[in-house]
Amino acid sequence: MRTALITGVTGQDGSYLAEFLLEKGYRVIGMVRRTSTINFDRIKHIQDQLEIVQGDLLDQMSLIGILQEYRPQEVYNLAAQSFVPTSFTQPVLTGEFTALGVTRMLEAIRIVDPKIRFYQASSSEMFGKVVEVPQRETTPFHPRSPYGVAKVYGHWITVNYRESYGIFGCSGILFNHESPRRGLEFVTHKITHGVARIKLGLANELRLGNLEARRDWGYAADYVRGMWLMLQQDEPDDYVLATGETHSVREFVEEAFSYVDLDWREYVVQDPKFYRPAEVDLLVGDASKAGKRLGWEPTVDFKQLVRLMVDADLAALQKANGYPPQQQEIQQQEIQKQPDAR
Ligand code: NDP
Ligand code: GDR
Repeated sequence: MRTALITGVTGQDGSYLAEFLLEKGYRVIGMVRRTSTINFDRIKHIQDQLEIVQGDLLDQMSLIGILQEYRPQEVYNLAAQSFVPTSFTQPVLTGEFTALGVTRMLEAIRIVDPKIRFYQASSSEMFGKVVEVPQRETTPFHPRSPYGVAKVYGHWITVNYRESYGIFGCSGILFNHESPRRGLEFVTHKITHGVARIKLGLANELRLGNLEARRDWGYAADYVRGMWLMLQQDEPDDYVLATGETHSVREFVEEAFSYVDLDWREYVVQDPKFYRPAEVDLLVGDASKAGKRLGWEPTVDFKQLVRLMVDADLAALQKANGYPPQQQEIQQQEIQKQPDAR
């Protein structure tokens, strides 16, 4: 039985990757940081099959200790401060964790067992300013946020440990990938959740930032398969994973609202609060290397993705709010109108 360690197992990708590896028969160790409140929502359905261990990419000794204790053959480094706007307000922490954290894990591997295969979660945010489209493995980086800059460091330190110490380190340059497990602050889930709330009478507007930014959006479950494939090759290498299609935030909004027969113009408010100090205007990836060498292809297209996320949000909100939710919301509004309502 092979053993894999996943950092960031409580995140979107970590949860899908853990499911995928368990199905393949792996012993899966999930590293979580210590928090005062447990945050296992995305992994609670597989928690009894996982081994959870506390560790932190900020703490070198915890990483060495985990590798010594569990002896994984594969390490997937998915933990990061992954929200771009937060990287502008917390640039130093983002660098400590998203950049230097990668070096700490690579050092732990070098010290404990240099034969461990290592996956680094690199990002299309590294491309940033448009230099070439579609973006591929050879496209120069010009990151546009402290997050993007930190990921460029993580990318190059992985390449460096491969070249310096022969470590089997792969960097997956993944374009945006989404799912019903996506954090609610990211634009796709913010939109589908907002649409579902409006459809169910729980909200009457959706506030967004820049609608013109274009992204290459895929489905997260497809992308974790690509991560695993990278570590099964004879030689380590870097790969772009993307759909090759680009859509604007506006197109995502239109598709999500029209799917539930609503006109987005009646509900969407553009709010400068959600604009970024520097924006990445256009991302579209060329995943032909991954197609050719790994046999990797995405299975979910843009429309399917939007619809599956709207459907999941509608179902979750209906369950959480009872049925019919509109009725419950109306009752709450009536209660709030009472003079003694707080
Ligand atoms: P999430 O934000 O959903 O998950 C991030 C994980 O990292 C969580 O388990 C979280 O733990 C942990 N984490 C976040 N901040 C910290 C911190 N300061 N200290 C310790 N742990 C922390 O990200 P995704 O699953 O979407 O992405 C996985 C990786 O892939 C990330 O590295 C991301 O940058 C990268 N990536 C993602 C893409 C995408 O489109 N999703 C595309 C390209 C790269 P906790 O639950 O405790 O917060
Ligand atoms: P991104 O994802 O920055 O591409 O990073 P996000 O969904 O946050 O933004 C995508 C685009 O939408 C625009 N936008 C808004 N974004 C948010 N979050 N909220 C809004 O209200 C809003 N309105 C418009 C943004 O300006 C941006 O152009 C994600 C993360 O998962 C990273 O960790 C990962 O590396 C990259 O994808 C690839």
